[in-house]
Amino acid sequence: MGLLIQPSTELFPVAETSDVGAARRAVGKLARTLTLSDGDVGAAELATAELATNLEVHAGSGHVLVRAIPGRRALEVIAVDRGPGVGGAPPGGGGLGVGLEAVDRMASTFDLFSRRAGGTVALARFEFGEPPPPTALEVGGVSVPAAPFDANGDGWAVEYDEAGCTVVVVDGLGHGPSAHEAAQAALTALADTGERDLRTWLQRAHDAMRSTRGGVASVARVDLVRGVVEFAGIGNVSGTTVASAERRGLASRPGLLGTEHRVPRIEVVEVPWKRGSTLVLWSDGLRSGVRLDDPPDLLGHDPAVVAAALHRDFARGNDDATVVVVQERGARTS
Ligand SMILES: [Mn+2]
Repeated sequence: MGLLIQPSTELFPVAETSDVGAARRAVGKLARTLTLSDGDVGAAELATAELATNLEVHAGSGHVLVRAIPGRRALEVIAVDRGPGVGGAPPGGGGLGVGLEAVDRMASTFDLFSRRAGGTVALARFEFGEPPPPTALEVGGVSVPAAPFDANGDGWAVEYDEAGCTVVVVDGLGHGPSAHEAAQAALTALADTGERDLRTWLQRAHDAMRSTRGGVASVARVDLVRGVVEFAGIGNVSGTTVASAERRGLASRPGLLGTEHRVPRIEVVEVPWKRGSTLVLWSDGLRSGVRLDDPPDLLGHDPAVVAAALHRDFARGNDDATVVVVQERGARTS
């Protein structure tokens, strides 16, 4: 599939009934670019309206995250709130309420993470047509530009290979259109290289960003065959693995890409990857102190749900914010 450069996540705040329409219309517009079926478009719109209405009615307010998933005809809608939480019954268990049960039926994937007093994250993923064969690793992410910009100064991408995948997160200096240009220059330069050496990834990003204002980046490769995660970073895109409640920070080198003639010194670190491990990368649009063990059952959820919850709980709100989560399919642990 090559490098899959991920689109920016659209965030729609929902505080009153009239906000529901904006999220529904955005999903309808996106769905129409992915499928010709009026029925599929209608289902995605209806599910979005239901999720957004739920935010307003049950939580008072929240936001809806929307993105297309590259490499397949699919989109994701995630409703996020800090409300009182939903019943606690599993989907189909009768305690969800009619609205969420309908969303569960309409979506290809539905996942709900809800805590009493801690808020709710509800994911509905829609596949239009036959999805590609499942990859051994599941990757979810949220990347939201700082208001008031539409252009996202952060960017991220995934490349799957026969042994796992490589994930890169780039943060262009500052925010707005020039930061966006820097981040996209780096990602575009990484497309179709087939490269496995993480030093080369960062070297290419550096070279590509020299004609821009520059930025920072981290890249991580999960290799299921060797049972390791390799990581290399320049600047403050953070990385961590969690396995059986054991957390290991992945060390970046200080510096900037694209601003000096020479690339800063790159070091590749390697930590073990076990079945049930989680890898998380995040940009400095999240404040320090990101916690992955609280709530304790968060990591048992879809990677997109994990990313949306971490974004909700840790985004500073004044910078582009990106969280990417990698887990092994069928091996999620709580
Ligand atoms: Mn930043």
